[in-house]
Amino acid sequence: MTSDRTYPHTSHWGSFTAVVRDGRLIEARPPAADPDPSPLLASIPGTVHSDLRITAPAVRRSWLEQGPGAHPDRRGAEEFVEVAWDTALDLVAAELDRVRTTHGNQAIFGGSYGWSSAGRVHHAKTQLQRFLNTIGGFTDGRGTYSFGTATALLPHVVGDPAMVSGEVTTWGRLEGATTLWVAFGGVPLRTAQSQSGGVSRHVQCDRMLGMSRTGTRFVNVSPLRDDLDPDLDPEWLALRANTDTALMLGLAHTLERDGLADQQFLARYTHGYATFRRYLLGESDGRPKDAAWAAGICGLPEHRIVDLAHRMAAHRTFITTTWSLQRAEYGEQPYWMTITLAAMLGQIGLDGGGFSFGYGNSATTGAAKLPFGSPSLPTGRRRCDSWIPVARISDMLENPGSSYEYDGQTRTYPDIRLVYWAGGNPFHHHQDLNRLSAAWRRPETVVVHEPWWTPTARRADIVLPATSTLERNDLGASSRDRVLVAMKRAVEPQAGARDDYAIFAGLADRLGVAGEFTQGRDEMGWVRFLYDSTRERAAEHDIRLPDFETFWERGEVTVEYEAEHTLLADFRADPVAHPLRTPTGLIEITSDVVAGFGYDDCPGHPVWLEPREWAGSALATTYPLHLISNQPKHRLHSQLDLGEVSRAAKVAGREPVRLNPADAAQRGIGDGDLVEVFNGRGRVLAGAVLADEVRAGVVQLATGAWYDPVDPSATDGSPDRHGNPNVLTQDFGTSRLGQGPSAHSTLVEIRVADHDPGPVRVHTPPPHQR
Ligand SMILES: Nc1nc2c(c(=O)[nH]1)N[C@H]1C(S)=C(S)[C@@H](COP(=O)(O)OP(=O)(O)OC[C@H]3O[C@@H](n4cnc5c(=O)[nH]c(N)nc54)[C@H](O)[C@@H]3O)O[C@H]1N2
Ligand SMILES: Nc1nc2c(c(=O)[nH]1)N[C@H]1C(S)=C(S)[C@@H](COP(=O)(O)OP(=O)(O)OC[C@H]3O[C@@H](n4cnc5c(=O)[nH]c(N)nc54)[C@H](O)[C@@H]3O)O[C@H]1N2
Ligand SMILES: [Mo]
Repeated sequence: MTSDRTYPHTSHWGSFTAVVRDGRLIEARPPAADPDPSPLLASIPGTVHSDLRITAPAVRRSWLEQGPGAHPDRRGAEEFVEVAWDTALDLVAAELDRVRTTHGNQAIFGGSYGWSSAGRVHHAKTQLQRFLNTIGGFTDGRGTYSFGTATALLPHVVGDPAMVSGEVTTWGRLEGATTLWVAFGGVPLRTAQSQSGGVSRHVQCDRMLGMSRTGTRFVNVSPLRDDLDPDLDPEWLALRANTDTALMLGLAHTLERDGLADQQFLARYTHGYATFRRYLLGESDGRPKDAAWAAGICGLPEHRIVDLAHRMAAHRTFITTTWSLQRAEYGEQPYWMTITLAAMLGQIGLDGGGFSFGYGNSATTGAAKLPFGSPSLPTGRRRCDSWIPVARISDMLENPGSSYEYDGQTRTYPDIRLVYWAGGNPFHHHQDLNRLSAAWRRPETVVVHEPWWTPTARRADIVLPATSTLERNDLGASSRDRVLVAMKRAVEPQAGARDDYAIFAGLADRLGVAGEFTQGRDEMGWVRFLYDSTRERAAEHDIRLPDFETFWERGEVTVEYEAEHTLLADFRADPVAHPLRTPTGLIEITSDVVAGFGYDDCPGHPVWLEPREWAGSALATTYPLHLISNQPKHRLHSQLDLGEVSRAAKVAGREPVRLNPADAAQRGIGDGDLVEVFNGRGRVLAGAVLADEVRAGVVQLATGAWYDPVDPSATDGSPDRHGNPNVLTQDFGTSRLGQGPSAHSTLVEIRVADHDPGPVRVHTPPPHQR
């Protein structure tokens, strides 16, 4: 009789106990103390032991036989040949050496954007960048898909990019204070399942219900009703997608017209309101941005806009805006306008009032950051000052040497010869995948580390099988969670997989930098090093953590630290003693710096700009539906798409696409039908779900279904069998300022599929020769 063994562990979906029987993970059991654990944990065992695990290093046949640059058009379509680990490492080391010697290190693209896995030692992207720095550097991708636009904008407006990444007014300062919470993009429980690096308690549901019970009213401003928990009984303002800036201008105009703008706050704490006001009132362009004007754009009745403005002025109002709003064309504007609107209400810096970004977008938003910073592996000194804004990858691959604008700078794209990816899935995350497929043919070599045969692994020349977290020891932590987790190896490395760290150590050895890369530490040496350095930093803040042996033996430690924070409270108390890091030290409603860039796509104060693609554009006569490609409820991006929770959610064997019953009826679409969603950039198959929760004129297709084109070598946009929305999304920077992704500005049409190209194939391994 065998008995089950258990191990402490964590994941982006939360902490769990790994239950192992006969060498196999049979359950990821959430901690009893987590009030709302993520159902996604159920997908972990099946994925660890999946037949989609890559079982040996493999090389694309043409590349193996003819060398770098051979038939790049066959990437994703040609068979792989398995090789021994030593052979694979020799090939990768020699190719890295060839490229850096012939073309320079900036010809290596190591941006490798992606979430990788939880566990701070084995974080694949960090490991890759640490390794590439030891061999002379690489071209990096700067910023994030998540909130890169805001990271570029916020320094100009409030002096601090961290206000998009968790620097918020915390729960304890909202509870009992906020009476009206106006949520642009909602506060989804769906996205609050996840936290990069791990989370021990999912508290959002309870805290919001608590606020609701004590009298907070919630307003969900979104094309989707379920962006706010229905148990909160929220009011739903179902605006047209991408029109929030116009709505906010209509609210602002009403405040100004009805004498409700807090002129004292504006005078003392902000810069440039007068210039903005001329625009708001139409004095600078002849067009007052009143509620009637806003109604014509956002599709809400004028009286509801006026009423909301009046209520916002009468209440202690908290305004939140989700990250999604800045993943749209001109995504800088709703962020700038959120801050402007909050400034006009004059409640910034007061408990329960003002604004915050990103509530609902991560499991720990609303908790105060630990004072000592969470453990992270040092990436070493950058040896090569070459980078692009992260979402401009296709532009870079297509246009080496050409120039582009970014945040006031004119920059030049490097000439990339080798792409190296570990811990990300660009054929999940990037926009306009048909364009990326063509651009992906430009480099001479593509190397990918992956545990699974993802769409990106399939499009590599050399693919190296990586372990999953369950197969190694690590330290789990994130900066707003109170628990550090001893992530213990629970199962043996599956098939032929190696840790990313071991792979890079093997390459470092071949390239003569083993000592610099490993610092003489093995896996447990690094786990101990990260824990001990965290413990030392904690001690500087009088927070005592046990020694490493005790921590490892116990399986976790809880950091005793409580703090609450009201965003900009210091600044409000004394703007002279606590100035913002903006040129004026004030909130810049007009930025002379941004105005000085001369960008018509992001002028000196917030404005309404019509996206290329939205319900009001000319293209809407051909493609009348606005596509919301939001984050999936049933997985994390593309991770766990092969898991049981994601598979159970498929409709007609495809990713579900939700649409309003009226739009479906017009097109003869029934619930459960196999449909085709299409536009000028591509076509995907999906399974129709009729839903009143979706505003008319909008369709919702979550990200992350593994890209599965019928003909992966076609250049004319072969249909994707599975329903990856990035086949359809547009690939333009948000503006010259932010250059973020514009995924949420996409128009499509939908019809019943007249042809079924057969079942999804991407959930079986690609052809490879043993
Ligand atoms: N249309 C549209 N597109 C979007 C978005 C959107 O809203 N709409 N959102 C964007 C956003 S915000 C983001 S953050 C991105 C997310 O994009 P990504 O972060 O690229 O997506 P993931 O699926 O998390 O990719 C992580 C990959 O790492 C692999 N991995 C996990 N553990 C390990 C490991 O230990 N070693 C190695 N080598 N690999 C490992 C996983 O198998 C997976 O393939 O998508 C973006 N794309
Ligand atoms: N389960 C799960 N959780 C996740 C992730 C995941 O993949 N799965 N990904 C994580 C990551 S990397 C990130 S960055 C965060 C992202 O967090 P968010 O950026 O908030 O995520 P989204 O789901 O893209 O967007 C939230 C909602 O915004 C609404 N929205 C879209 N466009 C508009 C608009 O123009 N106006 C208004 N008012 N609303 C709009 C959509 O209805 C959408 O449901 O989530 C994280 N959490
Ligand atoms: Mo993200």
